[in-house]
Amino acid sequence: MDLRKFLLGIYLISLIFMAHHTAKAIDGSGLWLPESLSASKTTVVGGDVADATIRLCVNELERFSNCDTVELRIVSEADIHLQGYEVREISPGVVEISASQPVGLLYGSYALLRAEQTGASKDISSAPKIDHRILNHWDNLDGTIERGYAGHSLWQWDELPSELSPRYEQYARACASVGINGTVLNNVNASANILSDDYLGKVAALADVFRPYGLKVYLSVNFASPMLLDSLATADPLDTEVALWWQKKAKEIYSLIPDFGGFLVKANSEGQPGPCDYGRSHAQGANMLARALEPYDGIVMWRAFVYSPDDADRAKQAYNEFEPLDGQFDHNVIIQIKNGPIDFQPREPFSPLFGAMPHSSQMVEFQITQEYLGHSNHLAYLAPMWKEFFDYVDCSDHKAIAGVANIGDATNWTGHPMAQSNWYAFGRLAWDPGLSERDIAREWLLQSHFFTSDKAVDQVTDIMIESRECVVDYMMPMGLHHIFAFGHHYGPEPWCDVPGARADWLPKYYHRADKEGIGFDRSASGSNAVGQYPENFASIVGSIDTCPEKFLLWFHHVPWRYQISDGRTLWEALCEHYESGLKKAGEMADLWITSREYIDPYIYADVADRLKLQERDAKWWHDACLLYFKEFSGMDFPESVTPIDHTLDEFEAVNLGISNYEAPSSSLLNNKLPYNK
Ligand code: GCV
Repeated sequence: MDLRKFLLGIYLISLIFMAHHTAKAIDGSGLWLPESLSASKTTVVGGDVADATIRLCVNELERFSNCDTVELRIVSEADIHLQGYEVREISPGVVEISASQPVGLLYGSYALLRAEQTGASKDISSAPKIDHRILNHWDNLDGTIERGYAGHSLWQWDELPSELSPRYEQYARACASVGINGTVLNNVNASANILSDDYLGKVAALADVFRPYGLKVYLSVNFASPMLLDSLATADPLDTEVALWWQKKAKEIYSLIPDFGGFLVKANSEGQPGPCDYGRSHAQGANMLARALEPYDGIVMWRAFVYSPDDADRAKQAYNEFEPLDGQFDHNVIIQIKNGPIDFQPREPFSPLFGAMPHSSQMVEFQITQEYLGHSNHLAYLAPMWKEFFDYVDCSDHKAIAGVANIGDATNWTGHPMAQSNWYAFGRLAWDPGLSERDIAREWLLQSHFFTSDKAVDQVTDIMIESRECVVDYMMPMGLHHIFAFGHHYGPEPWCDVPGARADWLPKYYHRADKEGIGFDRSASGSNAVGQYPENFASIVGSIDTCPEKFLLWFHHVPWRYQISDGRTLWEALCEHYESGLKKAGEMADLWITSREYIDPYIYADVADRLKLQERDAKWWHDACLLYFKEFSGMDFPESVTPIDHTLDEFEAVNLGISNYEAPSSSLLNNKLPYNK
């Protein structure tokens, strides 16, 4: 046989082999949802067996529960909170789930399945601490996703409403399994077209799929929609025609979607239109919309992510604009505030707006998609970050909570397989902010189909718990923030200068490194952003001597030779944090390798590759930032710092971003940097 034919034969056989194995491999599409079939019996007591949600409970339990019998019982509202449930093992193999609403039974059913899969007790009584637990999709109508790193949008707008992808139901099921009960389908940088008749028909079709899962649909709206869709001369919220337009639109929406949740609005922020264009306040704008939705019990989530180009410290601007409006918002308006005062950085102190508007409803917006935490290439389990927020901010009187989704049409939904845990964790913490990040990680690991033995759990839990602090350390330790490359927010660019760009879009505005020191002085003698915080927090972070190390450079401009509490200079401490981030990134990759035998091979290889990339990026951050800041400190690196074999010029020549990220031919990436493995 000639050699070419022989080689072609081998090639074809290996393709068939690979195809066979790929088909069998765990591809992440099943998320954490139960898959192994069993056959339990379900009886429904005091509920309508024909109810679509109860039918779902029966279906889930009969397919996946390993109890002999599950009884579903509807009880009075006086006994169990609307969305809550009680699960009781009344005799061996027989479990009763009680709730006052079908959706409570559904949450109880998922709680039982979770308990079965994780080996937890089957006696559970639970009710959500926050009523509206909402994903925000920044999905555009053309299928792209702003800050999305898991492919394109799940919503196939071209196919809707006639074709319904099976993924819609799987999405709703995943959301319901962790208690998420709302979804904003489109980007806050909203196209007015979402409110056109055509799109509302598509939205209604999605709402129909989601309804049995207790998942309500909300929409982001463009404040200028009356002008953009129907050529009104103005979008002034005090104009009668404008208010009427919104009232009619609300009526139309509710005729199609009777349980529609409401609107999310980004107004007068980053170029979006809003009431301030007409000299009106955020409250006047929000209330006009709220009154249109009021007859149907709809809500308006009005974002406080604003920073007008004035000369105030950007970290102060949302507070400056919103706090004076306290008490002016209607009862069905909720102010949606990002967890930190700037913009989803790897670490921020909480936004001072929380608690500063006692007569207004507030909700927190977290970011699940990793815009500033290595996109879907870096492993960063975010529950520790959200828990840190809850440690400072009491959300017990919050009616809602939002998370910017990390979901796309990727087979595994989230790009990085481990990032599924962040979707899961958001839902679990939204249900109960008191849950521990470690318990949630373990729960997810035990339910995920990635691991072939529970033995992986301890090791991988440790990786997850460490991962966020690791990212903080190699990117922006000690309170540094926003020193990302312009635009894509992936790699480091503390030196970045873009002619014509707003100062507060550039890293130098934030790190303020000079010969004396580094950091943003927000103390009383600086921008006095500390003055916006409650006294018990301000008095601690306001002094350089008592400010926790993790917030030091957020609140203070600190001299390079300043001795922090343990006797090290600031420069030494900064170097050690970068070093520690780099080391931890390496340790995560090593720990993953040692768990190999307990991980599905396909997922193992995928995550191992990403961890290698993360380690490379961590070295990049470490080297670039340390070389850059050394120019200002004028001090040598401590001995513990891993040698850097490149010059600052070399780093400055490459913008570590998406475009050059996967380019194997880049000589700097592949040949010159020693840490490309
Ligand atoms: C949706 C940041 C992001 C933008 C985002 C904006 C917001 O600026 O970079 O992509 O826009 O926040 O939250 O509105």
